[in-house]
Amino acid sequence: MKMSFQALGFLLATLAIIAHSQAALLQYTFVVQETNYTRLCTSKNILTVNGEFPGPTITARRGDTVIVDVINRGDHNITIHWHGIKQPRYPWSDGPEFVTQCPIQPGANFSQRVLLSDEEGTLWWHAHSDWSRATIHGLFVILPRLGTTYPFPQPDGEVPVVLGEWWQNDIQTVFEEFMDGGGDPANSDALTINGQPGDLYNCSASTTTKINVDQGKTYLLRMVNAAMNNLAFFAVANHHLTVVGTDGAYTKPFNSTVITISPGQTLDLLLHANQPPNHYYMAAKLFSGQRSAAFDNTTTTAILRYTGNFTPSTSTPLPFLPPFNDRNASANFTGSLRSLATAEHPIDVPLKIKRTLLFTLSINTLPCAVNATCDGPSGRRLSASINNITFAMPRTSVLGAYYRGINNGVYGDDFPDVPPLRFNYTAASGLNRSLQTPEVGTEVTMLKHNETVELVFQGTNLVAGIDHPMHLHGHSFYVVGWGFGNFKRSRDSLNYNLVDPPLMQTIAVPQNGWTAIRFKADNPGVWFMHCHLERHVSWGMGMVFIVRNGKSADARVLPPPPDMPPC
Ligand SMILES: *[C@@H]1O[C@H](CO)[C@@H](O)[C@H](O)[C@H]1NC(C)=O
Ligand SMILES: *[C@@H]1O[C@H](CO)[C@@H](O)[C@H](O)[C@H]1NC(C)=O
Ligand SMILES: *[C@@H]1O[C@H](CO)[C@@H](O)[C@H](O)[C@H]1NC(C)=O
Ligand SMILES: *[C@@H]1O[C@H](CO)[C@@H](O)[C@H](O)[C@H]1NC(C)=O
Ligand SMILES: *[C@@H]1O[C@H](CO)[C@@H](O)[C@H](O)[C@H]1NC(C)=O
Ligand SMILES: *[C@@H]1O[C@H](CO)[C@@H](O)[C@H](O)[C@H]1NC(C)=O
Ligand SMILES: *[C@@H]1O[C@H](CO)[C@@H](O)[C@H](O)[C@H]1NC(C)=O
Ligand SMILES: *[C@@H]1O[C@H](CO)[C@@H](O)[C@H](O)[C@H]1NC(C)=O
Ligand SMILES: *[C@@H]1O[C@H](CO)[C@@H](O)[C@H](O)[C@H]1NC(C)=O
Ligand SMILES: *[C@@H]1O[C@H](CO)[C@@H](O)[C@H](O)[C@H]1NC(C)=O
Ligand SMILES: *[C@@H]1O[C@H](CO)[C@@H](O)[C@H](O)[C@H]1NC(C)=O
Ligand SMILES: *[C@@H]1O[C@H](CO)[C@@H](O)[C@H](O)[C@H]1NC(C)=O
Ligand SMILES: [Cu+2]
Repeated sequence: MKMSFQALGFLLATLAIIAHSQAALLQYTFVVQETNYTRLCTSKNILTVNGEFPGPTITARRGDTVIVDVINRGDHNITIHWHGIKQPRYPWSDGPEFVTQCPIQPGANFSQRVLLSDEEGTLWWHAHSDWSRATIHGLFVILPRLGTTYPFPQPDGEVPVVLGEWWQNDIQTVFEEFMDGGGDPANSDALTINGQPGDLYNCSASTTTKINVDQGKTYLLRMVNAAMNNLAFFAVANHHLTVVGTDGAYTKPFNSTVITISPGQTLDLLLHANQPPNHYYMAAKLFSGQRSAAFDNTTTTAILRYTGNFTPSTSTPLPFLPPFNDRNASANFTGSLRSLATAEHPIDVPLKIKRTLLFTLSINTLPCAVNATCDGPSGRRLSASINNITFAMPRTSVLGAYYRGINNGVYGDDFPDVPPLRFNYTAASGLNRSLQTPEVGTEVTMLKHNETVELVFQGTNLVAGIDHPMHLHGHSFYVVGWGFGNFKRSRDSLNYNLVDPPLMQTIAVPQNGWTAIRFKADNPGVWFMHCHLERHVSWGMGMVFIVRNGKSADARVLPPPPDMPPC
């Protein structure tokens, strides 16, 4: 086997890290390919990894290193992101297209090194280029280190619950029509649990996902919302769920009959099979606080089947799910998350803040092309922004430009710390056209190494207020506060939870409300931050943090691998 010096140095560095701890080096191969799938009475080709939808589950232990050889045998550009995995000093494998890498082109391959550190619980991976993640995603399970256990009784079994959104039309076509038209995207035709819509949809009864449980046992549901464009409600008939983790960190256990989960978020849930033997539905539907916007209001189901000899009731019980616009139910669930915060799983909330940021999250409109009419409000094109800047995706990677010190106008470092204009962000009316038009640019925020940051997201009611699940790459953050209306520091910072705030990477900022997060910029590199609603990030609701190198050698970005995909 021939190997370049750079590659060899790389392998040795990895082996040195592995030898140091009891962590393992694991290897996976992901072949991206077109695969024929039949759903809702129709057959078509979809892009998959290894022919599977959802894709293969990666299972590792805390602190392991996973090498995934991604081979693109599909017919279009792709990148893969390891959602929630911080990749200490190694943004090269993070995945967001044109932020940390150029795409893996058809016929090409890229060996991605996934560096686990303090993540433990359920995370996931997904495509991070155009809308391919609709079918290119899967779970990333991180077990406790060998010799340690869960901070709750060992469950009798583990069950994946991957929520998805399915379009009958080709997803690439849906994406292109949406971008060309300038309006909202076509609604999905079904929601799915583990790839199956369930028996409330046509032609789907025989393939409904079935989960067998023994009475008296407890199961760990490893759940991700891989849907594209909305938060979701989820419940199991006649059973409550005990929340024990979110986003790869443990939480204080609490019981809830209904779960709210935003796209990008994961949950670890215990299901106690303590009901009379029967068949019970588990079900999910989308949550949308927006009154007018159309969305897929169908319900996906799976069936929880108790084992043993019994005759199931003639009608399978369906769980209660809140009305589609019940923002109280949504905020109540998310607001109930607390870090476990024990000696074994300590937390480290930044108390002294060096950098204070306030970012508005807005839906905007831009003029349509000359002589054309767009499908957005008043014939304009829908857009989205953070602090009034619509993120323009460069055609080469920001990380590459930064690392080589050859910017050439790829990005600017003028992202504003505060909104350029103060107005009544959540006003019910009067937010007129002159406020709605954003600037377009590729601006980053530079952070010093180990700078402690407080970032308040402020939702606005420009065009339409809606929840925004904000996702930060390369870091976890503590969610220290949230509320409806406009954030007011003198009042709201007094109510922060600095004792046991949840540690997350994706947090739904409530509709016409705000959310405050804190983190330490201890991971040098280039890190995307964006709304995880796919239509919003496509409209430009994203920005980039660049965390500078620290002084010591072990506080600098590691060198790139030899096989970085070129542009
Ligand atoms: C997929 O498979 C079905 C059934 O085998 C076949 O009828 C259909 O033509 C195939 N579709 C594509 C796009 O290859
Ligand atoms: C990956 O790409 C390299 C460079 O083009 C090529 O030499 C190698 O054969 C490819 N590997 C696979 C498994 O396709
Ligand atoms: C099922 O098929 C019927 C007849 O084609 C159609 O009217 C109905 O909307 C379909 N229902 C769902 C849930 O797709
Ligand atoms: C949560 O549910 C479990 C199992 O049903 C039960 O043992 C526990 O007491 C409940 N906890 C609370 C706080 O209600
Ligand atoms: C879903 O939306 C359609 C179209 O707006 C409406 O006709 C239908 O009643 C809604 N269904 C449910 C279950 O809310
Ligand atoms: C939501 O909560 C607010 C404040 O507690 C209350 O005024 C409002 O009626 C609630 N809305 C719904 C739909 O329950
Ligand atoms: C959620 O609702 C319950 C029951 O109404 C209430 O006791 C609790 O305080 C609420 N939690 C939050 C975070 O709003
Ligand atoms: C727009 O339409 C006007 C009037 O028909 C025409 O003069 C002009 O050339 C058009 N501009 C473009 C860019 O097509
Ligand atoms: C801002 O708008 C909200 C919602 O319409 C309104 O209740 C509030 O009074 C406004 N605040 C100011 C300072 O005008
Ligand atoms: C955004 O910037 C544009 C261009 O400078 C300006 O016209 C608009 O009022 C700004 N809107 C907000 C909400 O800051
Ligand atoms: C930066 O922060 C990390 C994590 O909190 C800590 O381990 C490290 O010692 C800090 N480095 C410096 C130079 O302060
Ligand atoms: C695929 O990526 C390459 C490199 O960035 C780019 O030149 C090409 O235009 C992309 N193809 C498509 C269809 O976007
Ligand atoms: Cu959003």
